[in-house]
Amino acid sequence: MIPSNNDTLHFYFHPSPNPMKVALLLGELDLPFSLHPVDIFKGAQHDPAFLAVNPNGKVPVLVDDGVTVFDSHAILLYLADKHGRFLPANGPGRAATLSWLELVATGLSPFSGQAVHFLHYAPEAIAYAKNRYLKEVERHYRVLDARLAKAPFLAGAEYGIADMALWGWARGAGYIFGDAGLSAYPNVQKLVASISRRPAAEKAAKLADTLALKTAVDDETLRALFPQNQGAGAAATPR
Ligand SMILES: N[C@@H](CCC(=O)N[C@@H](CS)C(=O)NCC(=O)O)C(=O)O
Repeated sequence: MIPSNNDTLHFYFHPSPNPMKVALLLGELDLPFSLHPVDIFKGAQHDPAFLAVNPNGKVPVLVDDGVTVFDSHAILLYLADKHGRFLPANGPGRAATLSWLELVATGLSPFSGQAVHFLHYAPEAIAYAKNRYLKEVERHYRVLDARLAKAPFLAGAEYGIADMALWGWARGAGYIFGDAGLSAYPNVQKLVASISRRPAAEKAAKLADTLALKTAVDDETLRALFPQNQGAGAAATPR
């Protein structure tokens, strides 16, 4: 599946939070790319051809002139370094960007993913898990909100890849917080709204409209996204 036409950027995409971070940066850098939709609701992430591109079987993936980069934050760092934009080359701005980027990579993103899982998709309602992940998502948003009370952007004065990473998940926070959305976190809410008004964000949000991807959550979707729940003994297997 690694394209033979390797003189351009190839972006493996699904309009879900982690790929959206990369879609935003590609737009901000005004880079042309070939879009390769991966229909994760149909299980395309498990195709051997896609696993040859990303052995972890997840989107996003970028192939740049034959060089493969997978995992959203690796791609943000790769592109920002390569183009010398949205990530200071050194000094306190770089330290701040890396710190907030990692907080979103290892904190907000996975806790949000697990909150969505236990609130919406888990085969049984587990109050402990719902509470654990919801509270950790709330705690991360409080940390982010306090930071944004002191600075316009996560890294300080300049918009950068840490803000783009936050946007990927925070634009869909209603899926976790319901109608309240980000209202308990007004500084995050303001930044996310201002990013959403940027042309690059509008372009990223429209990518999905060009694709006919599956949106229904049926048995096939649940098998594709949570294969560990399938088969004999799945319920007894620790997750
Ligand atoms: N750490 C990875 C996580 C990627 C990830 O979980 N991607 C989701 C979409 S947001 C996916 O591909 N899900 C399909 C699956 O888990 O089978 C990143 O930041 O890129």
